[in-house]
Amino acid sequence: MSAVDGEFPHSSHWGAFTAVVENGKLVQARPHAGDTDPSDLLTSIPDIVESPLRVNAPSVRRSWLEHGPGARTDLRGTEEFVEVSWEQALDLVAGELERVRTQHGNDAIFGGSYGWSSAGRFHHAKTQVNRFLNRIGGFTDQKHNYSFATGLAVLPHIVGDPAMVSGEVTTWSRLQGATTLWVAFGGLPLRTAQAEAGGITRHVGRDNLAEMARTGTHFVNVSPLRDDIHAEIDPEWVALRANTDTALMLGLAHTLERDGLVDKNFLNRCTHGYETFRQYLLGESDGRPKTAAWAARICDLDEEFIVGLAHRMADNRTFITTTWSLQRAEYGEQPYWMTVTLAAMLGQIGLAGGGFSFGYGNSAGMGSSKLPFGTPVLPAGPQQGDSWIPVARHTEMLENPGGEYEFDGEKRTYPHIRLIYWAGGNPFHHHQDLNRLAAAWRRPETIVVHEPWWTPTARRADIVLPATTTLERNDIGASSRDRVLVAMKRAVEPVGQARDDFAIFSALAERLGVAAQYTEGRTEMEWLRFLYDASRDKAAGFDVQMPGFEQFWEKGEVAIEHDGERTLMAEFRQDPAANPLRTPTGKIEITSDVVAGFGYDDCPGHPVWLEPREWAGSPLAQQYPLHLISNQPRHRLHGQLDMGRVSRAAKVAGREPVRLNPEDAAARGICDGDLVEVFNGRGRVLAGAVLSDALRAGVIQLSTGAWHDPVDPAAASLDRHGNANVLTRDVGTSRLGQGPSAHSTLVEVRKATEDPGPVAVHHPPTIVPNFGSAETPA
Ligand SMILES: Nc1nc2c(c(=O)[nH]1)N[C@H]1C(S)=C(S)[C@@H](COP(=O)(O)OP(=O)(O)OC[C@H]3O[C@@H](n4cnc5c(=O)[nH]c(N)nc54)[C@H](O)[C@@H]3O)O[C@H]1N2
Ligand SMILES: Nc1nc2c(c(=O)[nH]1)N[C@H]1C(S)=C(S)[C@@H](COP(=O)(O)OP(=O)(O)OC[C@H]3O[C@@H](n4cnc5c(=O)[nH]c(N)nc54)[C@H](O)[C@@H]3O)O[C@H]1N2
Ligand SMILES: [Mo]
Repeated sequence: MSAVDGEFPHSSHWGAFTAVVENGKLVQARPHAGDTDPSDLLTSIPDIVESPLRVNAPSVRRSWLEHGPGARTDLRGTEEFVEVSWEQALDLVAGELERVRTQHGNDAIFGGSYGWSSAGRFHHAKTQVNRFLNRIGGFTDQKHNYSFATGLAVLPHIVGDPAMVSGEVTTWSRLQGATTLWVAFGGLPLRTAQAEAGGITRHVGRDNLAEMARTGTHFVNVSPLRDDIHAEIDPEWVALRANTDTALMLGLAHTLERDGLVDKNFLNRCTHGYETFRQYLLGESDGRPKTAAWAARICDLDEEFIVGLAHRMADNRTFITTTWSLQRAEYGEQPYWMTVTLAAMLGQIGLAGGGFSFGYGNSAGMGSSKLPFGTPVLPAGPQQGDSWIPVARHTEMLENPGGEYEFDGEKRTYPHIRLIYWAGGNPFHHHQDLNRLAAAWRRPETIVVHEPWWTPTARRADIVLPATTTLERNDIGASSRDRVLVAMKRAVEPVGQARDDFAIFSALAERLGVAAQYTEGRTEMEWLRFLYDASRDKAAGFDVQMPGFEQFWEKGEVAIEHDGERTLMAEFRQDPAANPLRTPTGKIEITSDVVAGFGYDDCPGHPVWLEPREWAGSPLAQQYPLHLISNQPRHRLHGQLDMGRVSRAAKVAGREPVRLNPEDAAARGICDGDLVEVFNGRGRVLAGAVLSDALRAGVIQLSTGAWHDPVDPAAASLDRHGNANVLTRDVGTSRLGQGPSAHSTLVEVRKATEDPGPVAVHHPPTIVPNFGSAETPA
């Protein structure tokens, strides 16, 4: 079926939209009619569908093509690509998978393929590659995610449920009219609330916050960045030093203890191990009371302010939220554990408007109730074998095959990886310390990447297979926190020779003898119907009626009628014995005997203040005095859309903008708009200076996602574009969580002394076209 001009319902991680097609081209992505606060990121979509950066045809790095696996891996990222036919490319990939799994075993294939992929739930590339690799006997997977790996690891010990980091929060409706004080560690950024994995038809964050402000909620933004809460709701700004939130929470807790403001009844009924923690808090176990004065010195705040805030929190119906970003720092377990502890001491957990939640503001749907049944999703499993690493231990695994490490009470061993397979993620966006990753990426014999675009990761592959974008195929957009399923209809023809990931894996499965297992005999549309029907059946179990697939597809969307209000832990609070948490004691574990039993000094048995190795108070700050906040970009999603108009318009001096406080800038002779170099012992990047008093002095902000653009990809060289992950440190949060810890990074800034010319990564790499292989796409 060929696409025709017209308007097509569609969706993206930035929101649902109507694809307007004229003369076979996407000309507009018009926001969903029901969205009162759509994201302007939608305007970047037409720029990227047909773009010179699209991968045109299957492409193989020259040395790999001529000499096979392992040839000149040092040339990855610099050598030219040769276009080949689909037949040849598929034969090469199938042959290589077969070679590696028979000679080295399936564990030698690294196929976790972490990444957000696209919104459609069937063509979701990460799920497709995992599903395919499970059909050929398995692969080495990645456990947890970059977003909140540490929360997923530590929360089961504290509250018995990893889901509390993302899905299970108190809903807006239970805060409205109840919360009088909202203390938000890391803020409530509308910047990050633009995105929702799987798409969203209504961005409700701004309206809900406005309504709460109007009806008497006072907001406190605890963050080095003033604009982590938008000015319209008149937040109070607590500009603490980065990475010191646990110390502040301890200072607040100490004040509650000292001034008799602790809810002892709640602690007795609902928690375990407060006394051990209390001895630490009061300094009885380590000789160091965590007083407000102690905290004030660490956080660079006033002692009186901390005392006053503690009293306000006790006097009000107080809701405490902590962003996902806070656990993306060294010892990121601690602010999470301490959030729960502080809320427990206040005794308002389980009451409307009180207690704690994680992730508010961090994606569009947080605070909207989760559907009790699953929205359509492609099953990746059943999982074959048990080879995996904690998600962000990727470089370490490649550097250290057979090496031992610890994780959440287990001793584990890194597998020996021969082949990396990535579809739907961008490790040269998401991973820390990219120069170290680049060196480690020379080790595997073969790297296969499916991508629509020549991303920094695609450029470092041996075999690149061109994937379609969502606009070129049919799918279903869905998020369990939205109330509308969207029929994402194919709007344009595949660009170049691009094929859907499903089509690519079907062809590989055919070659490897597992076609029936992989496709289960279904075509694209048969899969959509199958996944929709499965969700519809589950919905019926909750008395929610959804129309049949035909009606859904014809209409372009289906609204799901379901109201679910929730106050986190309300049932538990009411009757902890009848509704125990899934912790060993059934209660909130302020001290965990299990965690204490692991014997980790980097994550002991109760929350503690541990100094990160990189923060304003560490010795390294003499050399690199600025704390780098590499937060999520306002103008794109990770590396996606960097070449779209919104991201391009935000560049300064042709580079990614870096914000710094005017005081820090003046001390370095830096003016607004200057080309600057941000550097530390791990790397150097160019960026465009933006002076702003919205940052506390001593902190700089360089958001993630500028496509990595090293002057010499073969060496640890200057990045022309401003990719923050050239600078970030790659170390696990602790032996417990082993999560990424990007937010604990020190840097220095100076005016740039060299300018190696404009950013090159927004142009395709060198490609030798294959004029003989002009085939029509499948
Ligand atoms: N310093 C620092 N680093 C961070 C973070 C931080 O806060 N600071 N945050 C981390 C977090 S929370 C996350 S989630 C990660 C995000 O990291 P990623 O999820 O890896 O980033 P994306 O850019 O979304 O990568 C998705 C890739 O999939 C490709 N893609 C899209 N559609 C398709 C398709 O249909 N088929 C195929 N084959 N490919 C497709 C896109 O082009 C894109 O390159 O970054 C992490 N990195
Ligand atoms: N536009 C856009 N939206 C996105 C994304 C995107 O790439 N673009 N990514 C999505 C993804 S995958 C995720 S996981 C979420 C992430 O959501 P978050 O993890 O919350 O996002 P970040 O932007 O990393 O961090 C939020 C804020 O935390 C503050 N912060 C950092 N360190 C500290 C600290 O030590 N103390 C305090 N108090 N504050 C600190 C920073 O000032 C930062 O602006 O966002 C999602 N939303
Ligand atoms: Mo994330």
